[in-house]
Amino acid sequence: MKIFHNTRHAEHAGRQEMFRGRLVDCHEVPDRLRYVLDELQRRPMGQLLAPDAALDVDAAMARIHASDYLDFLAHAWDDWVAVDLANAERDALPSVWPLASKHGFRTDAPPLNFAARLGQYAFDSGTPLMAGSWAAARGGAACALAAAQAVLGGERFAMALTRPPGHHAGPNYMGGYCFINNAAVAAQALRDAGVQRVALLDVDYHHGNGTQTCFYERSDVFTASIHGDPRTEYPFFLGHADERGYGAGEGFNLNLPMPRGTGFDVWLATLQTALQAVADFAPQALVVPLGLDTFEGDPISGFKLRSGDYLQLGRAIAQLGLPTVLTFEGGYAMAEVGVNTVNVLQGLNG
Ligand code: Q9C
Ligand code: ZN
Repeated sequence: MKIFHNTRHAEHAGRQEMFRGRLVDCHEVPDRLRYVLDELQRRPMGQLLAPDAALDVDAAMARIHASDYLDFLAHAWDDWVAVDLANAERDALPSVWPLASKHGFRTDAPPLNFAARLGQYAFDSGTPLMAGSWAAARGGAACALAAAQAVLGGERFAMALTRPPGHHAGPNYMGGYCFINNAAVAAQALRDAGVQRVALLDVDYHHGNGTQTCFYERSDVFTASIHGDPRTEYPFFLGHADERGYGAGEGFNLNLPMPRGTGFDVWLATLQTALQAVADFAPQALVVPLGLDTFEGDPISGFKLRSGDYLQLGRAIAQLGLPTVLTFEGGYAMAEVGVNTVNVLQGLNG
Protein backbone atom coordinates (compact mmCIF):
# COMPACT_ATOMS: atom_id res chain seq x y z
CA MET A 1 0.00 0.00 0.00
CA LYS A 2 1.17 3.53 -0.79
CA ILE A 3 0.20 6.26 1.66
CA PHE A 4 0.57 9.83 0.40
CA HIS A 5 0.66 12.32 3.23
CA ASN A 6 0.14 16.04 2.86
CA THR A 7 3.31 17.82 3.94
CA ARG A 8 1.42 21.15 4.07
CA HIS A 9 -1.61 20.06 6.11
CA ALA A 10 -0.58 21.94 9.26
CA GLU A 11 -0.73 25.27 7.41
CA HIS A 12 -4.49 24.92 7.81
CA ALA A 13 -5.13 25.25 11.53
CA GLY A 14 -8.42 27.02 12.05
CA ARG A 15 -8.92 28.53 15.45
CA GLN A 16 -12.66 28.60 16.01
CA GLU A 17 -15.85 27.30 14.43
CA MET A 18 -19.45 28.26 15.02
CA PHE A 19 -20.95 25.30 16.89
CA ARG A 20 -24.29 25.14 18.68
CA GLY A 21 -24.62 28.88 18.83
CA ARG A 22 -21.14 29.91 19.85
CA LEU A 23 -17.56 29.94 18.71
CA VAL A 24 -15.66 26.91 19.99
CA ASP A 25 -12.17 25.57 19.35
CA CYS A 26 -11.99 23.76 16.02
CA HIS A 27 -12.50 19.99 16.02
CA GLU A 28 -10.63 19.57 12.74
CA VAL A 29 -7.04 20.21 13.89
CA PRO A 30 -3.52 19.30 12.69
CA ASP A 31 -3.03 16.85 15.57
CA ARG A 32 -5.58 14.49 13.95
CA LEU A 33 -3.15 13.69 11.17
CA ARG A 34 -0.14 13.62 13.48
CA TYR A 35 -1.82 10.90 15.53
CA VAL A 36 -2.30 8.80 12.40
CA LEU A 37 1.34 9.31 11.40
CA ASP A 38 2.44 8.38 14.93
CA GLU A 39 0.46 5.14 14.77
CA LEU A 40 1.92 4.38 11.32
CA GLN A 41 5.37 4.67 12.91
CA ARG A 42 4.36 2.00 15.42
CA ARG A 43 2.54 -0.17 12.86
CA PRO A 44 3.80 0.55 9.34
CA MET A 45 1.25 -0.42 6.69
CA GLY A 46 3.18 0.40 3.54
CA GLN A 47 5.26 3.11 1.93
CA LEU A 48 4.75 6.59 3.35
CA LEU A 49 5.32 9.09 0.55
CA ALA A 50 4.90 12.75 -0.36
CA PRO A 51 3.14 13.34 -3.68
CA ASP A 52 5.34 14.09 -6.69
CA ALA A 53 5.68 17.89 -7.01
CA ALA A 54 5.38 17.57 -10.79
CA LEU A 55 1.75 16.37 -10.67
CA ASP A 56 -0.68 18.74 -12.40
CA VAL A 57 -2.89 19.21 -9.37
CA ASP A 58 -4.54 22.39 -10.68
CA ALA A 59 -5.82 20.55 -13.74
CA ALA A 60 -7.09 17.71 -11.55
CA MET A 61 -8.97 20.11 -9.23
CA ALA A 62 -10.45 21.93 -12.24
CA ARG A 63 -12.05 18.65 -13.39
CA ILE A 64 -14.23 18.73 -10.25
CA HIS A 65 -14.46 22.33 -9.07
CA ALA A 66 -15.70 25.48 -10.83
CA SER A 67 -12.95 27.87 -11.91
CA ASP A 68 -14.53 30.85 -10.11
CA TYR A 69 -14.61 28.82 -6.88
CA LEU A 70 -10.96 27.79 -7.22
CA ASP A 71 -10.01 31.42 -7.96
CA PHE A 72 -11.94 32.52 -4.90
CA LEU A 73 -10.14 30.00 -2.68
CA ALA A 74 -6.72 30.86 -4.08
CA HIS A 75 -7.16 34.56 -3.29
CA ALA A 76 -9.58 34.49 -0.36
CA TRP A 77 -7.00 35.07 2.34
CA ASP A 78 -5.44 38.07 0.61
CA ASP A 79 -8.90 39.49 -0.04
CA TRP A 80 -9.87 38.99 3.61
CA VAL A 81 -6.76 40.79 4.86
CA ALA A 82 -7.28 43.56 2.31
CA VAL A 83 -10.65 44.32 3.95
CA ASP A 84 -8.81 45.18 7.18
CA LEU A 85 -5.16 44.49 8.04
CA ALA A 86 -6.25 43.41 11.52
CA ASN A 87 -7.97 40.43 9.84
CA ALA A 88 -4.53 38.82 9.51
CA GLU A 89 -4.99 37.72 13.14
CA ARG A 90 -8.48 36.26 12.58
CA ASP A 91 -9.88 33.39 10.55
CA ALA A 92 -12.53 34.20 7.98
CA LEU A 93 -15.98 32.73 8.67
CA PRO A 94 -19.11 33.48 6.66
CA SER A 95 -22.01 35.30 8.27
CA VAL A 96 -24.44 35.85 5.40
CA TRP A 97 -25.78 33.48 2.73
CA PRO A 98 -27.85 33.80 -0.45
CA LEU A 99 -29.95 30.69 0.42
CA ALA A 100 -31.48 29.27 -2.75
CA SER A 101 -32.76 31.29 -5.67
CA LYS A 102 -36.35 30.24 -4.95
CA HIS A 103 -36.21 32.60 -2.01
CA GLY A 104 -35.65 35.49 -4.39
CA PHE A 105 -32.00 36.17 -3.61
CA ARG A 106 -30.05 36.98 -6.75
CA THR A 107 -27.30 34.65 -7.91
CA ASP A 108 -26.76 36.51 -11.19
CA ALA A 109 -25.29 39.64 -9.59
CA PRO A 110 -22.12 38.49 -7.77
CA PRO A 111 -21.30 40.67 -4.75
CA LEU A 112 -17.97 42.44 -4.25
CA ASN A 113 -18.13 42.50 -0.43
CA PHE A 114 -15.85 39.79 0.99
CA ALA A 115 -18.30 38.47 3.59
CA ALA A 116 -20.94 38.13 0.90
CA ARG A 117 -18.52 36.39 -1.45
CA LEU A 118 -17.52 33.96 1.30
CA GLY A 119 -21.21 33.33 1.96
CA GLN A 120 -21.71 32.55 -1.73
CA TYR A 121 -19.12 29.79 -1.57
CA ALA A 122 -19.69 28.34 1.90
CA PHE A 123 -22.69 26.51 3.30
CA ASP A 124 -21.89 26.69 7.01
CA SER A 125 -20.04 28.77 9.57
CA GLY A 126 -18.01 25.85 10.85
CA THR A 127 -15.27 25.97 8.24
CA PRO A 128 -12.74 28.69 9.03
CA LEU A 129 -10.54 29.86 6.21
CA MET A 130 -7.05 31.08 7.11
CA ALA A 131 -3.72 32.00 5.55
CA GLY A 132 -2.64 28.42 4.87
CA SER A 133 -6.01 26.87 3.99
CA TRP A 134 -5.51 27.03 0.25
CA ALA A 135 -1.99 25.56 0.32
CA ALA A 136 -3.13 22.76 2.61
CA ALA A 137 -6.24 21.97 0.57
CA ARG A 138 -4.28 22.02 -2.68
CA GLY A 139 -1.64 19.74 -1.12
CA GLY A 140 -4.46 17.33 -0.26
CA ALA A 141 -5.66 17.24 -3.85
CA ALA A 142 -2.09 16.36 -4.84
CA CYS A 143 -2.24 13.40 -2.42
CA ALA A 144 -5.56 12.29 -3.94
CA LEU A 145 -4.16 12.52 -7.46
CA ALA A 146 -1.00 10.66 -6.44
CA ALA A 147 -3.08 7.91 -4.82
CA ALA A 148 -5.19 7.56 -7.98
CA GLN A 149 -2.04 7.29 -10.08
CA ALA A 150 -0.61 4.68 -7.71
CA VAL A 151 -3.57 2.36 -8.23
CA LEU A 152 -3.46 3.06 -11.97
CA GLY A 153 0.15 1.93 -11.77
CA GLY A 154 -0.89 -1.39 -10.27
CA GLU A 155 -0.96 -0.70 -6.54
CA ARG A 156 -3.92 -2.49 -4.90
CA PHE A 157 -4.46 0.15 -2.19
CA ALA A 158 -3.40 3.78 -1.92
CA MET A 159 -4.37 6.40 0.60
CA ALA A 160 -4.50 10.19 0.54
CA LEU A 161 -3.63 10.89 4.17
CA THR A 162 -4.52 14.52 4.26
CA ARG A 163 -6.46 17.23 5.96
CA PRO A 164 -8.51 19.38 5.72
CA PRO A 165 -11.01 16.69 4.67
CA GLY A 166 -12.97 16.89 1.42
CA HIS A 167 -16.26 15.02 1.16
CA HIS A 168 -18.54 17.95 2.07
CA ALA A 169 -17.00 20.23 -0.59
CA GLY A 170 -19.08 20.51 -3.74
CA PRO A 171 -18.32 21.77 -7.24
CA ASN A 172 -18.51 25.39 -6.08
CA TYR A 173 -18.74 25.41 -2.33
CA MET A 174 -16.89 24.66 0.88
CA GLY A 175 -18.29 23.54 4.23
CA GLY A 176 -18.09 20.82 6.86
CA TYR A 177 -14.34 21.55 7.32
CA CYS A 178 -13.81 20.81 3.59
CA PHE A 179 -12.54 22.94 0.69
CA ILE A 180 -11.46 20.57 -2.08
CA ASN A 181 -13.19 17.22 -2.59
CA ASN A 182 -10.20 14.90 -2.56
CA ALA A 183 -12.25 11.74 -3.14
CA ALA A 184 -13.98 13.28 -6.16
CA VAL A 185 -10.62 14.44 -7.53
CA ALA A 186 -9.29 10.88 -7.21
CA ALA A 187 -12.39 9.33 -8.80
CA GLN A 188 -12.28 11.74 -11.73
CA ALA A 189 -8.55 11.15 -12.21
CA LEU A 190 -9.27 7.43 -12.46
CA ARG A 191 -12.00 8.09 -15.04
CA ASP A 192 -9.72 10.41 -17.02
CA ALA A 193 -7.06 7.71 -17.15
CA GLY A 194 -9.55 5.37 -18.81
CA VAL A 195 -11.15 3.50 -15.91
CA GLN A 196 -14.70 3.15 -17.22
CA ARG A 197 -16.67 2.71 -14.01
CA VAL A 198 -15.62 4.06 -10.64
CA ALA A 199 -17.52 3.58 -7.37
CA LEU A 200 -17.30 5.77 -4.26
CA LEU A 201 -18.26 4.31 -0.89
CA ASP A 202 -18.37 6.97 1.83
CA VAL A 203 -18.17 5.59 5.38
CA ASP A 204 -17.79 8.88 7.26
CA TYR A 205 -20.44 9.53 9.94
CA HIS A 206 -21.71 12.47 7.90
CA HIS A 207 -23.34 12.19 4.50
CA GLY A 208 -20.89 12.89 1.66
CA ASN A 209 -23.02 15.65 0.19
CA GLY A 210 -20.24 17.18 -1.89
CA THR A 211 -19.26 13.93 -3.53
CA GLN A 212 -22.88 13.00 -4.20
CA THR A 213 -23.46 16.35 -5.88
CA CYS A 214 -20.34 16.11 -8.05
CA PHE A 215 -21.57 12.89 -9.67
CA TYR A 216 -25.35 13.09 -9.22
CA GLU A 217 -26.18 13.24 -12.93
CA ARG A 218 -23.61 10.71 -14.09
CA SER A 219 -23.84 6.97 -14.66
CA ASP A 220 -20.06 6.37 -14.90
CA VAL A 221 -19.44 7.07 -11.21
CA PHE A 222 -21.59 5.29 -8.62
CA THR A 223 -21.81 7.02 -5.24
CA ALA A 224 -22.88 5.34 -2.01
CA SER A 225 -22.85 6.80 1.50
CA ILE A 226 -23.72 5.27 4.87
CA HIS A 227 -24.22 7.94 7.50
CA GLY A 228 -26.24 9.50 10.28
CA ASP A 229 -29.82 10.37 9.29
CA PRO A 230 -29.78 13.95 7.94
CA ARG A 231 -33.06 14.71 9.68
CA THR A 232 -31.02 14.99 12.87
CA GLU A 233 -27.38 14.93 11.69
CA TYR A 234 -25.15 17.27 9.71
CA PRO A 235 -25.26 18.20 6.79
CA PHE A 236 -29.08 18.13 7.25
CA PHE A 237 -30.07 19.26 3.77
CA LEU A 238 -28.88 16.24 1.79
CA GLY A 239 -28.35 12.53 2.39
CA HIS A 240 -31.87 11.08 2.40
CA ALA A 241 -32.62 7.60 1.09
CA ASP A 242 -34.81 8.88 -1.74
CA GLU A 243 -31.88 10.69 -3.43
CA ARG A 244 -31.10 8.18 -6.16
CA GLY A 245 -29.44 10.33 -8.83
CA TYR A 246 -30.89 12.45 -11.61
CA GLY A 247 -31.17 12.16 -15.39
CA ALA A 248 -28.47 9.84 -16.71
CA GLY A 249 -27.39 9.41 -13.10
CA GLU A 250 -30.71 8.07 -11.89
CA GLY A 251 -30.08 4.85 -9.96
CA PHE A 252 -26.38 5.63 -9.53
CA ASN A 253 -26.52 7.16 -6.05
CA LEU A 254 -27.33 5.21 -2.88
CA ASN A 255 -27.87 6.76 0.54
CA LEU A 256 -28.23 4.53 3.59
CA PRO A 257 -28.97 6.79 6.56
CA MET A 258 -29.04 5.31 10.06
CA PRO A 259 -30.31 6.76 13.33
CA ARG A 260 -28.02 8.35 15.85
CA GLY A 261 -26.95 5.70 18.34
CA THR A 262 -26.50 2.91 15.74
CA GLY A 263 -24.04 0.23 16.85
CA PHE A 264 -21.66 -1.95 14.85
CA ASP A 265 -24.05 -4.86 14.09
CA VAL A 266 -26.54 -2.67 12.24
CA TRP A 267 -23.77 -0.52 10.78
CA LEU A 268 -21.98 -3.59 9.37
CA ALA A 269 -25.20 -4.96 7.88
CA THR A 270 -25.73 -1.57 6.22
CA LEU A 271 -22.14 -1.59 4.97
CA GLN A 272 -22.80 -5.02 3.42
CA THR A 273 -25.84 -3.59 1.60
CA ALA A 274 -23.66 -0.78 0.25
CA LEU A 275 -20.88 -3.20 -0.72
CA GLN A 276 -23.38 -5.37 -2.62
CA ALA A 277 -24.63 -2.30 -4.50
CA VAL A 278 -21.03 -1.39 -5.36
CA ALA A 279 -20.39 -4.93 -6.58
CA ASP A 280 -23.60 -4.88 -8.68
CA PHE A 281 -22.30 -1.73 -10.41
CA ALA A 282 -19.22 -3.77 -11.43
CA PRO A 283 -16.68 -0.94 -11.09
CA GLN A 284 -13.02 -1.29 -12.06
CA ALA A 285 -11.88 0.90 -9.17
CA LEU A 286 -13.16 2.07 -5.79
CA VAL A 287 -12.67 5.28 -3.81
CA VAL A 288 -13.45 5.24 -0.08
CA PRO A 289 -13.85 8.55 1.74
CA LEU A 290 -12.78 7.17 5.13
CA GLY A 291 -14.17 8.98 8.15
CA LEU A 292 -13.38 7.66 11.62
CA ASP A 293 -16.11 9.73 13.26
CA THR A 294 -18.32 6.62 13.44
CA PHE A 295 -16.30 5.80 16.58
CA GLU A 296 -18.22 5.59 19.86
CA GLY A 297 -15.98 8.23 21.45
CA ASP A 298 -16.29 10.81 18.69
CA PRO A 299 -17.19 14.19 20.23
CA ILE A 300 -19.48 15.42 17.41
CA SER A 301 -21.04 12.19 16.10
CA GLY A 302 -23.49 9.49 17.21
CA PHE A 303 -22.58 5.96 16.09
CA LYS A 304 -21.05 3.38 18.40
CA LEU A 305 -18.20 1.66 16.55
CA ARG A 306 -15.27 0.41 18.63
CA SER A 307 -11.62 0.37 17.66
CA GLY A 308 -11.55 -3.34 16.77
CA ASP A 309 -14.49 -2.86 14.40
CA TYR A 310 -12.26 -0.90 12.02
CA LEU A 311 -10.26 -4.05 11.28
CA GLN A 312 -13.48 -5.62 10.00
CA LEU A 313 -14.25 -2.52 7.94
CA GLY A 314 -10.88 -2.88 6.21
CA ARG A 315 -11.43 -6.60 5.57
CA ALA A 316 -14.92 -5.99 4.17
CA ILE A 317 -13.63 -3.36 1.73
CA ALA A 318 -10.78 -5.63 0.66
CA GLN A 319 -13.25 -8.43 -0.14
CA LEU A 320 -14.51 -6.41 -3.12
CA GLY A 321 -11.17 -7.20 -4.74
CA LEU A 322 -10.90 -3.74 -6.32
CA PRO A 323 -8.02 -1.30 -6.75
CA THR A 324 -8.91 1.15 -4.00
CA VAL A 325 -8.06 4.74 -3.11
CA LEU A 326 -8.88 5.92 0.40
CA THR A 327 -9.12 9.55 1.47
CA PHE A 328 -8.91 10.65 5.09
CA GLU A 329 -12.10 12.46 6.10
CA GLY A 330 -13.59 12.99 9.58
CA GLY A 331 -12.69 11.53 12.97
CA TYR A 332 -12.30 13.79 15.98
CA ALA A 333 -11.62 11.48 18.93
CA MET A 334 -8.01 12.54 19.10
CA ALA A 335 -6.60 9.73 21.24
CA GLU A 336 -8.05 6.99 19.02
CA VAL A 337 -8.11 8.40 15.50
CA GLY A 338 -4.65 7.02 14.74
CA VAL A 339 -5.37 3.50 15.99
CA ASN A 340 -8.76 3.41 14.24
CA THR A 341 -7.36 4.59 10.90
CA VAL A 342 -4.45 2.17 10.96
CA ASN A 343 -6.82 -0.63 11.96
CA VAL A 344 -8.70 -0.07 8.70
CA LEU A 345 -5.42 -0.25 6.78
CA GLN A 346 -4.41 -3.41 8.63
CA GLY A 347 -7.77 -4.95 7.72
CA LEU A 348 -7.17 -4.04 4.08
CA ASN A 349 -3.71 -5.60 4.11
CA GLY A 350 -5.21 -8.79 5.55
N1 Q9C B 1 -21.53 24.65 12.62
C1 Q9C B 1 -16.38 15.89 8.51
O1 Q9C B 1 -16.50 14.96 9.28
N2 Q9C B 1 -20.20 20.39 12.47
N3 Q9C B 1 -17.03 17.05 8.68
C2 Q9C B 1 -21.45 20.95 12.74
C3 Q9C B 1 -21.87 23.31 12.27
C4 Q9C B 1 -19.94 20.07 11.12
C5 Q9C B 1 -17.90 17.21 9.79
C6 Q9C B 1 -21.30 22.33 13.25
C7 Q9C B 1 -19.39 18.70 11.01
C8 Q9C B 1 -18.58 18.51 9.78
C9 Q9C B 1 -15.45 15.81 7.35
ZN1 ZN C 1 -17.74 13.37 9.28
